[in-house]
Amino acid sequence: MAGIDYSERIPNNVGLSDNRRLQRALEDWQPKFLEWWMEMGPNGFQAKETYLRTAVSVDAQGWAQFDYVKMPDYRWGLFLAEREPGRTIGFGDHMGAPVWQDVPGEYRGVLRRLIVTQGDTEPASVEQQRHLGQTCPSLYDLRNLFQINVEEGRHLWAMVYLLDAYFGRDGREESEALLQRRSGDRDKPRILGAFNEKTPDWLSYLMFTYFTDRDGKYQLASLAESGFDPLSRTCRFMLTEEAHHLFVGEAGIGRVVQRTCELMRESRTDDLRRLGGIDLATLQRYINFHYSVSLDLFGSEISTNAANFYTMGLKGRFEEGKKRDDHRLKDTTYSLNELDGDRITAREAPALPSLNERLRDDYIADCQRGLDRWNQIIEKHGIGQELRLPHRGFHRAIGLFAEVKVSPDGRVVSEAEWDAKKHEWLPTEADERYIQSLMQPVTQIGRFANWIAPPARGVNGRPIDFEYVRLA
Ligand code: BYC
Repeated sequence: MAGIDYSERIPNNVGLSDNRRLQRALEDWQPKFLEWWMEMGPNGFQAKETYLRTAVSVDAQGWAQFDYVKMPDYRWGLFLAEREPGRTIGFGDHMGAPVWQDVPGEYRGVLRRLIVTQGDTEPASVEQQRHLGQTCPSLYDLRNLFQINVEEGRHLWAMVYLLDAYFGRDGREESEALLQRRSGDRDKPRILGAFNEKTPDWLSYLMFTYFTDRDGKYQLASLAESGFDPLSRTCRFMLTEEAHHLFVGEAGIGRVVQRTCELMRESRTDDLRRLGGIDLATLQRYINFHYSVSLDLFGSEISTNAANFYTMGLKGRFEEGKKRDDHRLKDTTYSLNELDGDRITAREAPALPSLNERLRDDYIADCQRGLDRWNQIIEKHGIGQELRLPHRGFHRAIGLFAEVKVSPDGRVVSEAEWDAKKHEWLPTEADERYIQSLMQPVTQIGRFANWIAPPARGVNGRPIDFEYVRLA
């Protein structure tokens, strides 16, 4: 049951061959996906053999097999976590009822929209990252980038499966549209803000995998609680893939911090640009940017959409099962920020429409853990500085704080102060030019760019000086 059938054109563990209609729909979509992949996927490396992992089963142990694969030959497929016998809906108005194996008719539109929003982010991130291969800091990093890209492609497959299998004709139309929107395109942009930003360099990419992929973790975990069981099972398996993406971000930024500290110690100065390193102030500005655009991805503090998703049993809270309350939330409150002139205060708001903020709170606490680890690296080098998460109101475009300007330390500031200080708070054009100047490809086996330290270990027990991508 857990095994994946690779003898089929579309590898799957969903019994695809028993459902001819669905099989035809997906086999019709498959070449269009490949066309999109060739046009918008990693530029210049499609014919190179890369040491990639592929899912072979969905059990916790041993789901991955590692081998050299050319990316267009990657076996994208449909993998769902095992069905949990007797699973019931864990929250909202239908709490305690058996989970749905089909789409409940009255929630069809809402559910489709959630799946489309989730699905849209997956190809968007591949599009954002498509030129990075040309400037990789090492073969190890190049391989990790491609691993993430093929898995984001698979996550698109996961959402397209749900659309095609459960939403009939309009589901198929949405599946096509997912291949037609383009990140950053004025006329047909991706749905959510952060997925239309550029990922122009490897520092931005590592920040994206730390901060933006982590939004993915929290959104997927909430959808994994869904009463619509196929969505839950799909997201549960996606989360196992997501863990690697988060590792790439956290370890990657940790390696940048490590190298920064080494250069600071050697040179006894903060001015690392002469030495080809990335100073802590620049890192802080990149953190400020990526964290704030990722906070926007959780939506407004008060959202009737979020309340409805929950009441309908479609999208739960992070780790819903561990929450010690009634899982209906009709009579409870949650603490939210409020603006009182230029003061940021708190108030109690009804819990249901505050669910976006609650998820954002879980996310913020998780983000802080990485900062703590990076700060330990700085401390170990005897350097008395710290990286910080800016205030949640800083540089926001969605929700309460979109109306005002907030400094990283959480003061509402005037437009004039914002304009005077924003260069200290957000990456400047000069920062971007400098980071861009560091983006020289390093492709010799076992070598790393000067601005990033090597990882502690290689992939799947392989050494660091392994040929992770065969470029010859
Ligand atoms: N940009 O009621 P509100 C990932 C819209 S990342 C632009 O607060 P709601 C990944 C909103 O659509 C995870 N528009 O919103 C990471 C609504 O529009 P309407 C992706 C935005 O619905 C890295 C209006 O504003 N998954 O997987 O409560 C690599 C009112 O807003 C934005 C999901 O997001 C924005 N940032 O919450 C690869 C999960 N925010 O109704 C992959 C599915 C809001 O006025 N999506 N709007 O037309 C959801 O759960 C919800 O749609 C959201 C928004 C949490 C995103």
